[in-house]
Amino acid sequence: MNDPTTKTLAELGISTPDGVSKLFADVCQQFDNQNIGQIALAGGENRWEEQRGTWLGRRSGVLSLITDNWLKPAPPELKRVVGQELNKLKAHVEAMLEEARVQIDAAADQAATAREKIDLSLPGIQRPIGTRHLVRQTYEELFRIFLSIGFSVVEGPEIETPYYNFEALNIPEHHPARDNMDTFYIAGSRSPHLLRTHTSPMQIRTMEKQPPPVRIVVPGKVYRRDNPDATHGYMFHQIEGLAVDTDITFCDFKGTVDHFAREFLGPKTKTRLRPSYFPFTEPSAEVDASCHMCGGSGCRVCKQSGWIELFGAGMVNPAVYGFVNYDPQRLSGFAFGMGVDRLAMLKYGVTEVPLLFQNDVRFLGQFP
Ligand code: 2NL
Repeated sequence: MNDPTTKTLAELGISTPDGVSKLFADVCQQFDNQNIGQIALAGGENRWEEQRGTWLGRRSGVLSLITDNWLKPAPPELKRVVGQELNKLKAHVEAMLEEARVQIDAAADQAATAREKIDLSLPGIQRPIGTRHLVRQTYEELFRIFLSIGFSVVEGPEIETPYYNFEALNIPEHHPARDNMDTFYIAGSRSPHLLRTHTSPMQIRTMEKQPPPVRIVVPGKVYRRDNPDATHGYMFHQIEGLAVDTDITFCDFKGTVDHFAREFLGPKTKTRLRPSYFPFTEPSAEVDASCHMCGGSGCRVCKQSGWIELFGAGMVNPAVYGFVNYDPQRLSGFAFGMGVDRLAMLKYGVTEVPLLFQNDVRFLGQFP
């Protein structure tokens, strides 16, 4: 290799101060030719470190080599000039490296400033604000109504036992509602389980646990085997209500129904009861409301009848009290079960059940 820093001055044939100065001038020229500032700016921190190592590295940096090979073995008459030249070169290299370092930092600062610059004259980013789902909105409306007249909200499991879903509700073993055509049974569980077909099981559980009076509503998803169409799915949202006390009459039932209908559909709403049948209520009724669209004169929504079916209800069948150790001689009460999806569709004019569950924002966004 032809690198002069690996040789001594004697080996290089230099014996005069001028020769030494010339030699250092060459090295300095070499250093300047590298244009440290340029390299460092283009290559950043890593290239700067590399250059610093090449020139100032403790073991094999150019300046160390010069110290070892030129200065230390220099003859006494040249020591002084080699020392001076070496100090000059070192000061120059250090100064240039420092200058490059400052440039790198400044460039990095500038880049960061550009990156973080906020143009306050640009229009803001519009973040779409979500809405609560129509079914959730309807639930909240129902909670508001029932909480305001003294009901509490209770929730329970979606997987139930036949006892809580059927037996305790006076639906005996061979009742058609239990047919596996109507109910989802859970396969493979050691004891039989099913997806609840109504939220009544939680009302049974509540009565088992607490003495009367009871005034609760139970919201939640319920499941029934069905062929999905515009008005049915295999799941729907229900809210059931139950009021049991020592002196609850059919008038309390009718008054509560009236109050609910006026709160939910408007103060002009009338109600009527049609005889119906549920194993867990006696007597049972379908509650109709005067049509909120036409006020009862007949329109497309109420199919010209003036009435719209709201939900099923009735006085609690005394047989149910037997299952929860309530005294049927002393107690009475009423219960109801509403399809929340159905109520939402009625109130907001939605005609297709699938729309509620496809989560298409073009639909959901219509109910802010
Ligand atoms: C409907 C009708 C109804 C009930 C649910 C009930 C619960 C207990 C005792 C008595 Cl613990 N009744 N619930 C009563 C009448 C009707 O649901 O068509 N639901 C969608």
